[in-house]
Amino acid sequence: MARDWPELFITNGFDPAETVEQPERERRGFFARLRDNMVKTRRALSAEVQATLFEDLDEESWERLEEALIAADVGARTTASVVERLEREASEEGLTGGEQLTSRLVDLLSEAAQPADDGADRIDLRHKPTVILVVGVNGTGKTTTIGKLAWHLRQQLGHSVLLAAADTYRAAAVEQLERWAQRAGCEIVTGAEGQDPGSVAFDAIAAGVARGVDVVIVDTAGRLHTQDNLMAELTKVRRVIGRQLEGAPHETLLTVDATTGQNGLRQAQLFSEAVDVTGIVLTKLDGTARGGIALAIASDLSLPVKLIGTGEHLEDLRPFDPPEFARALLG
Ligand SMILES: Nc1nc2c(ncn2[C@@H]2O[C@H](COP(=O)(O)OP(=O)(O)OP(=O)(O)O)[C@@H](O)[C@H]2O)c(=O)[nH]1
Ligand SMILES: [Mg+2]
Repeated sequence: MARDWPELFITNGFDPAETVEQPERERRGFFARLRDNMVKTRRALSAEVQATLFEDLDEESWERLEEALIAADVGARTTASVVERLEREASEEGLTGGEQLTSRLVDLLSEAAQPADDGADRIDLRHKPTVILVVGVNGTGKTTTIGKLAWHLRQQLGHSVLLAAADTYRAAAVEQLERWAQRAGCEIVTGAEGQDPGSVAFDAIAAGVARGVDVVIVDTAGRLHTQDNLMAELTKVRRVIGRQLEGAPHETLLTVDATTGQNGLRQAQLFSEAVDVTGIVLTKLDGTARGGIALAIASDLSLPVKLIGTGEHLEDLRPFDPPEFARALLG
């Protein structure tokens, strides 16, 4: 399970978990920031948890708790099974007291969000270069996530990164990625406006191989999962990447805007059919009171949530850690 950057990445040669041990102080700082950024969901949820688990429990309390979790977008199925279990444990095992019940609720929610296969939520960086393709609906945070990820790869692992500006629809998209390349301190390969996006990705990977970089991250234009022609174009970009480097892309990340709620599940389905998505990046969790969507997506999809975006700054990207996340929401 990915808890922190060193645990998210699988690397060759050295074990970053040993070399870049994160100080406890820093870890607590990140958690505090996550909590702060998730304030909207936490406020909405904690009022209801206070009003239910900390009062005399009756049928109505459990219903009210269910409603609160569903309102936070935790999802009907996950909510039903988690609340049912909590209720059972409360009566059978004599679990009492608001604090004890809340702590158990945190455990149950984070359990529901664990990936089915151990380690399925990690990112393998053992290929040289590792090619990461980033796809998603317009404005969901692809370019921003790429900038943050590139920065963390350099910062945490000292990896060299090259960005491919394969969103060639708008000149502004290339400029935006150029700014991120500068902030993250990495290289970038761009094409001309309107150039075939596959050819830009193709050239960037060739440059990545020639220059011996560790990771190539390919930005793509946003598109609706329902636009068949644009989804077909994405399939082609992916194919071209594989032609340039066998086995690539090694990772295909789909950005999902947390504020779009349950529609994200549908996006994940259709993008997966087009490009074989390997992980979800859930963005803009800071802007919603329905941050429970992370738990719903993690438990309802067979795809792991690998990263979460909780703001617009470089640091506001984190490996998704269900226990930490559930605690940030409720603890
Ligand atoms: N609050 C918040 N804003 C975010 C987050 N991630 C991205 N954004 C903002 O969302 C907006 C769109 O982000 P982009 O990275 O440009 O999204 P995109 O998917 O590349 O967009 P297109 O290329 O147009 O499809 C920008 O204003 C970002 O600053 C996040 O985690 N939290
Ligand atoms: Mg973009």
